Amino acid sequence: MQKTLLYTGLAGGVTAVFLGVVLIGSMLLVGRGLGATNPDASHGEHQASTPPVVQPNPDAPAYVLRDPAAPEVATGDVHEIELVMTERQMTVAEGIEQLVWTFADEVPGPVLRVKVGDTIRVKLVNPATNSMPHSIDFHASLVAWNDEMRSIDPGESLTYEFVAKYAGVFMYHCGTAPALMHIANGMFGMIIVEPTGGLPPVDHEFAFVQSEWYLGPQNQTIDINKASAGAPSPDLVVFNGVANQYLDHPIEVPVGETVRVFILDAGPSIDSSFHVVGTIFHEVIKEGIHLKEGNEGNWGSQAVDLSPAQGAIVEMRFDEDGLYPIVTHAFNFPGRGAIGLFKAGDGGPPMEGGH
Ligand SMILES: [Cu+2]
Repeated sequence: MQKTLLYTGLAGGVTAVFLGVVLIGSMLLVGRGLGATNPDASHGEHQASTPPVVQPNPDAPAYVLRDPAAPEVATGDVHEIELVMTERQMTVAEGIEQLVWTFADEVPGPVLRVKVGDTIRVKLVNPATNSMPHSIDFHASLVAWNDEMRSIDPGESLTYEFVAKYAGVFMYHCGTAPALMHIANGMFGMIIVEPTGGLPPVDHEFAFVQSEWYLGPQNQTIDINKASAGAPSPDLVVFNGVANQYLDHPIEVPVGETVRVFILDAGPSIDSSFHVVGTIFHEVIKEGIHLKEGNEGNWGSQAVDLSPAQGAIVEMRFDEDGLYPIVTHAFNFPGRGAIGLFKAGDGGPPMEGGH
């Protein structure tokens, strides 16, 4: 009897967790996670102690879906890359537009992919139409902070050249003071450096950058006071810049094939516990440490912990047709946008519960 109860309880619990994930993702964005974080903030007496809530604007442009596919490794040994930094409006969640700062007009900036030994020669351009100085700091480089990473004013450019000496999934970002503001307002991206000889081929590759939005008023820059809080409480936590985009547009993958994901936690301030519900990572390369498939003991990994500015490569397979939520398992954040779905095969049976 006890066994039956325990089993029933467990099964119910598992279902509830799964439903919770999906429901959180698909429903909580009543303000999809926005107003929900601070329902009292519109009352005047609370304004001094609680940050303002941004109300979704039904007339805001639809967000632009970011292709999650990882790029191929760049051919050749020397890469000339021009990065123009822009300041523009971006829909970061349904109904929410912010004045973001970008590398190459994208948040996150473009995913760059090279190999150990390559020379990367970046021409960084700050157009005269911009409002402020910017800069770039490649964590994949070994260069002086007060030389290549210097800020340039609108109308200026600089060349930032380095040799990629170490393999990994590295962050790049604007380091202009306050760097917290420039990163929180969109100036970050991923550069993958493959080891000599390259990574072994797999069937599918994706890249996810986790980051936070501390929303300012509609069409303005982010709120630096929110972002500066000692206990950060972002309005949104997102993969590839936009809340819930891969929940709205599940990423289709075949059953049984190997999927490699490059992950970066761009922060600026909170950790990620990257997890894909229903899978176990059989390969993990995190900050130089490698868990290999076929290891003695057959050890596997359920979630990869990343602090801001840490990156990893994980590999997994989907054993059954169905839906596999992509989350940070810091579970106060999937409801704020850090959730997506892999749809394996035909997507499996429809779930009960009406979603
Ligand atoms: Cu900047």
